[in-house]
Amino acid sequence: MTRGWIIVFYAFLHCWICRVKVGAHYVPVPTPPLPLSPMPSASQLKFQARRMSLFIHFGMNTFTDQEWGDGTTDPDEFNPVGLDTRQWMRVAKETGFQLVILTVKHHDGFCLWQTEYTDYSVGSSSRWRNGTGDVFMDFVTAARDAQLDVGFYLSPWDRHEKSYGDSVDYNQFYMAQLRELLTRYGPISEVWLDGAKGPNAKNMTYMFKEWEALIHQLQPGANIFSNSGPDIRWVGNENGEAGSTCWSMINRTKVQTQDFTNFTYLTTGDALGTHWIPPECDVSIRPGWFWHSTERPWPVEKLLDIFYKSAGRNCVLLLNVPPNSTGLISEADFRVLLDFRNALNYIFDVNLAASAAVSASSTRGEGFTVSDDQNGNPFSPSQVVNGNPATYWAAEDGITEAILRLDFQSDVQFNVLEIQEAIGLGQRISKYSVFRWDARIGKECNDGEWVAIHKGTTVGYRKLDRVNVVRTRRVRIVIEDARGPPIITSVGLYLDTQHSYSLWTLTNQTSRMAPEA
Ligand code: FUL
Repeated sequence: MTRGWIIVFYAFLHCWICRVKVGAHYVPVPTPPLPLSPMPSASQLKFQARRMSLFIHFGMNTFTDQEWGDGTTDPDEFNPVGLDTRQWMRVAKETGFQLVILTVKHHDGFCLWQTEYTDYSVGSSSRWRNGTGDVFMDFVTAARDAQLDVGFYLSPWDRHEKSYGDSVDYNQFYMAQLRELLTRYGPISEVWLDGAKGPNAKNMTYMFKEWEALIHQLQPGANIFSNSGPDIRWVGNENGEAGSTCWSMINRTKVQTQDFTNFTYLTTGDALGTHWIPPECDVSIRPGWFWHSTERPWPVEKLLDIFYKSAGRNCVLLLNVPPNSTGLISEADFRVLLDFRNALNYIFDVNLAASAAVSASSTRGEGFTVSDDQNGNPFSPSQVVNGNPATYWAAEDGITEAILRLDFQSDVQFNVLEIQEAIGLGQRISKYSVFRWDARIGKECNDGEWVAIHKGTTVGYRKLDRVNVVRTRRVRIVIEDARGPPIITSVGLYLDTQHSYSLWTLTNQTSRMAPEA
């Protein structure tokens, strides 16, 4: 070969490898669909992908058997002799959490860190580490070592602080505390601005706008939780229950931060909402938020039910597990959490839909021949069962009704349906039904009928629907209405045998539930 021919050969080879224009074989790859506003930020996507976070209520109330302290208890009462935040993180890690949020100040005003703005803090507890302890520092250090993200709850309502009620002085005090917490402890992932305020509390204006700006200025990666966001909204109840219709959007002007009247709006969100503010479901593993020697954690069945109604309805579950007065998460809570984690793994580890051949009534990019045929259309229906959250099936532009069909080689048996939208491009689906194929015995293979097994409304990040046990060879998801062309990243079918599982757990658990010392 002459030198010239070698150059030409390599140039063609290079073009072919790079999949750029090679004469007539060049065909453009279909572009991704347009997003539908409002869209989530990077930190909101991260928040949603964690699915569950751990809430830790710990403070003076842990020692006084109270839920709402009045801010007059002597700081010396705070004395967690065996405080071990590493044990908290071991529990969090082993039971599958990635973010832990600590109540650094509850309504009683007692601060768990070394603050310079009040003497009502761990710094004044002469019994605990001679006033040198810093629970938040221990918490953050242990979390970082365990590679867990951290957040804090700083109650705006403060029953100890004298300036509470004075809008200038108290806002200065509150923002000074925020500044300490946001600058001394490294990256903070979530700041929890609780909305509770007792009926007799002094009237005052919280400078929410300025608080938000300060938090985002000092910790750009932090999500701010409050009744109305700006990043995460309260779900409107403390039972761990989102609406079966649950939009990630609300219209912020319809919910004032201190407005407690429009609970349903927070629970369901708003299809026409102008702001992306997904809900978080805060709920406790025990009847109270704080530890009480007389209370026990809920059984695993209840936790699973909460999981389906929160994490299974486009929400993040924020599960509170309160450490005891020794400063440890109780054995009973750890056991239930372990059973809960095992049950979730048991149910969701095997996605039966993974073996399905998937087809759709409409597919973006159909008709395109992608330059490398082996990669196929990036928006093909099979993307919903490939286990990759970065890929999705998309319907064509202008389509708001579509069918996804799953065909199996042999019967599959399931009782949990899972659908996930690619929410990075906005939340879309507003009405859908799921059908199973009922084949008529002894007739042609195609003879049979579609039988509805579920009807739903919104989907969002992750929708889980529990149905009666189904045995079938075909499943059809009919999207009946959507705000724009449907985009689905994942479809799952699971068999939740937790009924027998939980009976097993209950029998084994009773022996472990000895009263706490
Ligand atoms: C409420 C508070 O009053 C409770 O004590 C608890 O902290 C809960 C998470 O928020 O508003």
